Amino acid sequence: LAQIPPPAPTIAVPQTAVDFGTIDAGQTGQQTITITNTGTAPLEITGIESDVPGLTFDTTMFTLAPDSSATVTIAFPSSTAGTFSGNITISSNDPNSATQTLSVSIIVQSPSAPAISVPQTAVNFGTIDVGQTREQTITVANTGTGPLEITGIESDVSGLTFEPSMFTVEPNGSQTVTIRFPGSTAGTLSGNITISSNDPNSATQTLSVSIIVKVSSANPRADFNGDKQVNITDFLLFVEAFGSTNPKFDIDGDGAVGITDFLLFVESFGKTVDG
Ligand SMILES: [Ca+2]
Ligand SMILES: [Ca+2]
Repeated sequence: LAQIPPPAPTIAVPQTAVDFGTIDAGQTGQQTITITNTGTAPLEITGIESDVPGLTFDTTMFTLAPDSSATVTIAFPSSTAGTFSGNITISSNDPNSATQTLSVSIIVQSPSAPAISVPQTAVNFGTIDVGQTREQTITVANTGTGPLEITGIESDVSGLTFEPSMFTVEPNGSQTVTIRFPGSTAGTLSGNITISSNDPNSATQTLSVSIIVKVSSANPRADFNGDKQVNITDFLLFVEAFGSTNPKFDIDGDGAVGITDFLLFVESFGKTVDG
């Protein structure tokens, strides 16, 4: 005589693991599990819990009629980076399987962020002559894990130009910036160069900058009468000596007073001999 079994609930959870994969620190990871009652009597879910601290379930106690299912949402609000693993235990009135265990794993990584690195803290142009353009370079590196956006490079020293001044540096990459200064007027200039970026910890980097621009001095050899000025008086003396071999007027020392000496003389014309 076949015996009719008494009605009983049967829990069915298709998965054996809940894998959150990798989430950024500060974000909340979310996964779902579906629980089905494949039995013939109401299935009472009496508890869902985990040994992974912080894991939450949107519902932990409910009843499922035969042939019905419910989805449970599991959330993990991460705060610090790390690897988290453990189990989720579902308790029920299933007479054959009172607890169901699923493994759970979560990797929380630090959110990607750029990190600006500029090795030098100062840019020194040294001394340049009026009218002379001098270039210096700086290297901007990204030691972070996200793209570094340089949003501007500027200085309170007027005349400085930066090429390029807006660019992106990929992680582990670097960019050389050429700083150009046209020495238009004499003087001592100092100030700062400010580099703006999306580095969350160091949005601006400041470098000091200094430049001395001086009036260029005359070649002492072009000051034929020794009065520290290279002017018309020297020119008239030079004209007299032109074509001779007078060593006093042979500025380039090639043995003759010629056109090359004249060109050297012109370079110093109007200038003062240093000292
Ligand atoms: Ca002179
Ligand atoms: Ca000569």
